[in-house]
Amino acid sequence: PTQDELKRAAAHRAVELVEPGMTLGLGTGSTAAHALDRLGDLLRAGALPGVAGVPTSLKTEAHAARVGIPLLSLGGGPDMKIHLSIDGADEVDPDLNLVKGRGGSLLREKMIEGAGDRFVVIVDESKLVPRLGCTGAIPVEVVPFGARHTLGLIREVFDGLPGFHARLREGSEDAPFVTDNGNYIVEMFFEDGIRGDLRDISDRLLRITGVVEHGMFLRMATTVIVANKDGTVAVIN
Ligand code: DER
Repeated sequence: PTQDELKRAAAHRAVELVEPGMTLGLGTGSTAAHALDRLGDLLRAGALPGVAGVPTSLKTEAHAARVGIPLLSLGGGPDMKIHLSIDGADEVDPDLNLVKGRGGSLLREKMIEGAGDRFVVIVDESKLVPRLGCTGAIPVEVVPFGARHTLGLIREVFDGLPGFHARLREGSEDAPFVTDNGNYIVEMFFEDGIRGDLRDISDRLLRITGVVEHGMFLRMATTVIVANKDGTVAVIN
C-alpha cells in the first residue's frame, strides 16, 4: 500500500471510535484530512447524528465545512466538552510522546487536543521514531515582536545540546512563515534526535518570554493508531 493508503487506513480506524452526539477535535494535515472525509461521508449518510467538530486550523475549518461537518468553536458553549480528538503527528516515540506542528498548527492543536477526554493519534509507521527530533524540526510558536531576539534566547538556552541548531521558519518570498494566530515559528533541530529530558526542555522553552508554545506533545496521546506497511493496523493505548 502507498503511504497515503496507510494514512487513510489509520484515519478510518480512528473514525470507528466516533459515536453519535460526540464533539470532536478535528486535526490538521494529510492524515487527519482522511478522517474529515470519512466523517463527512458518514454524516451525509445520516450515520452520526449530533456529531460536531472544533477545527485545529483554518485549513481544517474549510475542509470540514466542505464535507458537511458542523463546526463549533473552543469554549463556544457554557458546558461544551470535547469527547475525542483525532489528529496526525510528525513523530511518535516509544512513550507515545509526539512531535506535531510541522504544518504550523501546533498551538490550536495543543489547546483543543489538551481539552478533550481522548486524543487519538493516527499515523503510518514511518512516523515511529526512537527519539523525538529524529526526522526533522521541533516547531516553536513565537510572537512576531522581537522574534529574532527570541530565536537568540532559544539558541542560548539550548546551545549545549548535541547537534542543536535553530532558525526562523521561512514563508513565501523570504518573509517568515505566519501561523493562523499571526505568530512566527522557530524550528529547533537536533542531529539524530533529542538526547535530553523532554519535560525539562519543554519547561525551559516555555519560560522564554516571547515563546507561545512548542510542538512536543508530551504524554498527551491516549491512543496511537499505526497503519503498517504489511497492511495491519495497530491500536496502542
Ligand atoms: O502539523 C501537524 O501537527 C500535523 O498533524 C502533522 O503533524 C501531521 O501531518 P501529516 O498527517 O500530513 O503527516
